[in-house]
Amino acid sequence: MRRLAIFCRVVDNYGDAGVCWRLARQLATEHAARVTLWIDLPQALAALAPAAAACTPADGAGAGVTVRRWDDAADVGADEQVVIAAFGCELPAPVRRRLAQPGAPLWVNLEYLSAEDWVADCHGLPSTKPDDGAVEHFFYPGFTADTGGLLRERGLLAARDAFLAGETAKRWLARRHLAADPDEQIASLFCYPDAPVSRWLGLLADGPRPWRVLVPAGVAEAGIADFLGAPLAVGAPVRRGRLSLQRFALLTQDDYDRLLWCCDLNFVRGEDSWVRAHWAGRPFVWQPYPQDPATRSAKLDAFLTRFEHGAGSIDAAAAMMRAWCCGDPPLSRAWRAFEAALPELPGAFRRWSAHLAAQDDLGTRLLGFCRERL
Ligand code: TRH
Repeated sequence: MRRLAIFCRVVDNYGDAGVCWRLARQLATEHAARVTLWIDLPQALAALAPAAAACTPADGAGAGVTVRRWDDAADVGADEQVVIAAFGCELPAPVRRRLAQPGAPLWVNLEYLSAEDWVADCHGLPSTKPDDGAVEHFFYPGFTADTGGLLRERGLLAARDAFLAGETAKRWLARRHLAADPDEQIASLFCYPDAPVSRWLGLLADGPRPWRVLVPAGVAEAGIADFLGAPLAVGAPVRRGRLSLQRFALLTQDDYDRLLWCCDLNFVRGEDSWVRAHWAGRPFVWQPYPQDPATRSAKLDAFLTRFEHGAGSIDAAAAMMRAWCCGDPPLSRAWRAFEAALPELPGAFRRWSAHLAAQDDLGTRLLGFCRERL
């Protein structure tokens, strides 16, 4: 596959830009594709992927990716083979018109990640538009061989293991002023505003073991202010009982990976940080994107069912995720059991990560999917 265009609208947060950049970079660097990433808010990439700034048309498409600002007049060239609409975004009118013409590029709708059963049934389905006959193809990421898979760069797990093998990880944390005391366990905390952060921090402050909790700028602001009685700025840690709480400036995606690799426990959310927590192979607690409670809980349960099937008994982790996301069981009981089980849990998370890593990654499956249809 030589030429692809990815269209990304930033709806909220970091995930839309984060997923699209990660995919664009991987298709270019690992599959030698020429990728144009059309994004309506290129500045959303500034913190996560500073390298994207060097990929503007003026700079000559660094690393095989050209980043262009989406506007309503945006159009793709006649030699574009595939147009990817990320998360079902509505394409600019000139592109949409082109998709109905003879010899049109393949139109792929890259959908949201979910572990639910229906994903495999919908993955790959075409939808012919009645007004002009253009055909949209649905590509669903997922956890099984009959879905679109998960984004994972080649060599990622080997890079993780090399990073953790020697003193590199320790030095990396120290350089960023994130090194914990020797007796502290480290947790990263990336969650939505409705997570029960204040109550959880209270449990840590009064808990049996010392924890260092690292929180990105802009995350859990209300929960932390409620717990501390004041906002927490980026900088030195604040101590309460057995807890040290520290805020860090948003990391690049590659550095965020390294942080996940270093932590004993990662709280992640949405889509991309969740997938990266899998590749860290460390215990994690996932909070699905905020939706109505029944939908959110169904998404979590679908994931937990797959996870348990692939990794063996994960009762304490499952209960903690349900408490964190949905308030049932009560957080205090779930956390105490989870914390006590933590020394035993890395094996299950590692097995699950290895099970998923044995499958083809999303980029490879996506290109195969396009080749079959072109
Ligand atoms: O930011 P999110 O909540 O994004 C969400 C989800 O993708 C959701 O499904 C979607 O509907 C919504 O966006 C619009 O969480 P997510 O998916 O984990 O994306 C976070 C991105 O930010 C991911 O690429 C990792 C990156 N990141 C960094 O690069 N550095 C950091 O320090 C942190 C905390 C995150």
